[in-house]
Amino acid sequence: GHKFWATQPVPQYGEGSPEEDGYIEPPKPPEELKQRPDLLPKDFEWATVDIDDPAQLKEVYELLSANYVEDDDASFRFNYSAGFLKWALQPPGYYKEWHLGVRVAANKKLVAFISGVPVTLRVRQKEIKASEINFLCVIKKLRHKRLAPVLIREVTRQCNLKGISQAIYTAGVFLPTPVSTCRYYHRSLNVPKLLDVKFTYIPRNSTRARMILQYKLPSTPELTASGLREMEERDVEQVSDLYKRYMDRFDMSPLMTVEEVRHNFLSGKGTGEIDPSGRREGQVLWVYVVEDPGTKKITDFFSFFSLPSSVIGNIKHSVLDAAYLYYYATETAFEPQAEESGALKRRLEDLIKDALVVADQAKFDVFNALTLMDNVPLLEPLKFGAGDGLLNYYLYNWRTSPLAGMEGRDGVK
Ligand code: YNC
Ligand code: MG
Repeated sequence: GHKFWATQPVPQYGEGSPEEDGYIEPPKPPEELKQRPDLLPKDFEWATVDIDDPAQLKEVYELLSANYVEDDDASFRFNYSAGFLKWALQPPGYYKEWHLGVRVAANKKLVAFISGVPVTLRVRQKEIKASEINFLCVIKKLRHKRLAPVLIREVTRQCNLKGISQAIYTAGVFLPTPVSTCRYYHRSLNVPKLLDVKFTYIPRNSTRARMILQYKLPSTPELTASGLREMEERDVEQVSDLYKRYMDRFDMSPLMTVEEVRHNFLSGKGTGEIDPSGRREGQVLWVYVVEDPGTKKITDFFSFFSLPSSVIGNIKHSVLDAAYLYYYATETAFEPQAEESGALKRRLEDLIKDALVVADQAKFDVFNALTLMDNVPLLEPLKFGAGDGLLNYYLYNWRTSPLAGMEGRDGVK
């Protein structure tokens, strides 16, 4: 059983679909909220982590780089960069109180962390002001001592204090009860390195040379002549509008204000020098738009972010440089018969193919995508292979029937 999760306002296993979407527990009136955090085991204390302080940001970075999520056989561990953490933890309207740490009282060492950021979700017809919970981490030495529930309760209290009683979070682990489950798919870019670190293997009917050829990509994006270029500040309004209309096609999506679009799509571009692979120093995000050369209208965009993993125990390589497909959209979706005629699938294939080209040129080793949005029909033609990893999506204090997951969205096939 789940000693902790059984006490929480989440759908318990086997409850079945609700008749109507809505909260599980009504929001608590302010006077019913606890004014103090729960007591931690002696020797530990609560701390708000100030992400604006480079020293504290570095502490979070170091905690996560040594203790965060690993794959099943402990070969790879996520190594989020400090720049990524800053981008992810400080969206418009963020609360510093939702960046929560646990420190050793005696020496102030950071030993656990959990974070929330505000997000507006649309789940089917309803809009929900929620928090997105991420980066829950307890150092390896303090595992299995029931510290995680204490952190989750405290971040919940901090959210409640700001009037938020719903949350969204994802985890590889299976808990009560996912609203959707997606599979990770991987598209090889740097085949020799992926073989070296045993991320991929040579299939019995292939060879190293044949694999390198199989995954070879053109050196320039194919949509360049049609107006593909990096997104800029002047595109924010148009990208916001296109994002909004495109995301309306799915049962669940974050709603973004123009400020949130600016933050999510422009602030991760990095500001530093351009390195030999064409990356800017500190760059965590790549966003490209297609601007129709005639009308100057933004007709499409795609984006991906950088999330390296540490390679555990390999003599030759210490980092696996992975790009993850983020949001994208295309006006083609709104043309008559776009799905039935195959036009949407063709356009998305061209678009995401160019995302692969850009990532390859930027020297990423692998390009990852989940079985969500319109991804599923693109995976096979773009030479993605199924991974072992699943990602479960959860809603806290919200009931709705299951959403599309591994099988992809109905319609685009
Ligand atoms: C997990 N990932 O089931 P039961 S994802 C949620 N998410 O409770 P202990 C988790 N719950 O089953 P440990 C969880 N992992 O008895 C475990 N649990 O009811 C539950 N790993 O606690 C678990 N980061 O402290 C069990 O476990 C209870 O020492 C056991 O600590 C867990 O960020 C953890 O994978 C994950 O650092 C901290 O293993 C530790 O093992 C660790 O004895 C490596 O805890 C890193 C890692 C998780 C990445 C993520 C999303 C987190 C979502 C948390 C839930 C948010 C709910 C909404 C709150 C706001 C509400 C509002 C408004
Ligand atoms: Mg623990």
